[in-house]
Amino acid sequence: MAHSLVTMVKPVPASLFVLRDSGAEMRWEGMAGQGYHTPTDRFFVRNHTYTPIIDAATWRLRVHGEGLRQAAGYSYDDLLAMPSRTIDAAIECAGNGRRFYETQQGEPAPGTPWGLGAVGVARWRGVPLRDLLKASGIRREAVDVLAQGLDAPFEHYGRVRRPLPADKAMDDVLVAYEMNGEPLPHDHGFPVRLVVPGWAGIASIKWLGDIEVLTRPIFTPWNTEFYRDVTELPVKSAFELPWDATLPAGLPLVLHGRSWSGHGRVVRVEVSVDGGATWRTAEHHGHHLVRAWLPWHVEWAPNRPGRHVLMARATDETGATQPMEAPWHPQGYGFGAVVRHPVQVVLG
Ligand SMILES: Nc1nc2c(c(=O)[nH]1)N[C@H]1C(S)=C(S)[C@@H](COP(=O)(O)O)O[C@H]1N2
Ligand SMILES: [Mo]
Repeated sequence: MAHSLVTMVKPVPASLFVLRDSGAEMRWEGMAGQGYHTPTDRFFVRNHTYTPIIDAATWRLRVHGEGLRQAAGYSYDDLLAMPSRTIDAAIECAGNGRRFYETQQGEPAPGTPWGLGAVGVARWRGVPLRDLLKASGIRREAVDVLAQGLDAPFEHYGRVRRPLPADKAMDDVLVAYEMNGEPLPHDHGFPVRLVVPGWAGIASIKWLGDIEVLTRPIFTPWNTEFYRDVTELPVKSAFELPWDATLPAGLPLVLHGRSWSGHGRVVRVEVSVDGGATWRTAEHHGHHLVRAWLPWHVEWAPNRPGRHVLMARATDETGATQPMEAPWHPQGYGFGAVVRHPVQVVLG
């Protein structure tokens, strides 16, 4: 496989992204001073192959399968004409934070060594998947809803495809055609992608071409070999600072960050500026959304020049708190431990 090959069409400047395998990781300092949403120009990209350029005028979405009373086909204009819904939701790669299995826990996990920047929150608009399934008369026997992308086949595994349980498909999944108020960009799934709130990014199939509803469980490489049993991702937190940031001594600083959880709202964030010896509660501001993230800040006036380790630890509404160590995962998914963020304090 080619490495550090640019597989996307949008600019991925080194000031905003780190290229990792066939993807582009957002630099968290790029969120500093931004609003609630991740601007599209800095939203991470994860491609199994490369971004296809699809013509919306000839594109069609096929909805079919034994779990439906009748099959249907939709053009782009058909979808635009249907009642729409708008949601603010995170998309996060299951491998986000994978490199910390190695750097913090001494056990490298195979796969793209993402830091914390394989996550973003956008405002998505589209048609609820439920409406398409109801329009085709979804049957009580429906078990799985298999979404398939139109990007090139991945190695020998075929097209990227992954089933969703029918319950989730009928709940809050969006067939999205808009991101942050604009048509979906090519890299993020133009003309249409799924947005599966709270679930690992792989569920949110880009360049959607086909939806099949099955009455028995279906197995694909994307729910057996890759991302097996990965649905909701654990609580995580990140500072809006460069890795190894240089900060001035002797001045009051405001450290900003965001925390999120696949299980529900984040209700509390604590920050340590002394490597975990003491913790204090961060202040929240702005939105507090269930499938997105919570922005927060703390004040800090470092006096001692030299290396410091910043940590943020969030708790969600289910009571789940970030542990100091993440349980091992052989594919490096779901790293949810507190991340040790190094900074260098210098005399101004
Ligand atoms: N068709 C298709 N859908 C896909 C992928 C892909 O390679 N092809 N990558 C998945 C993965 S692993 C993730 S994390 C998200 C990333 O979405 P983004 O590139 O818009 O950030 O898309 C998912 N949907
Ligand atoms: Mo992913």
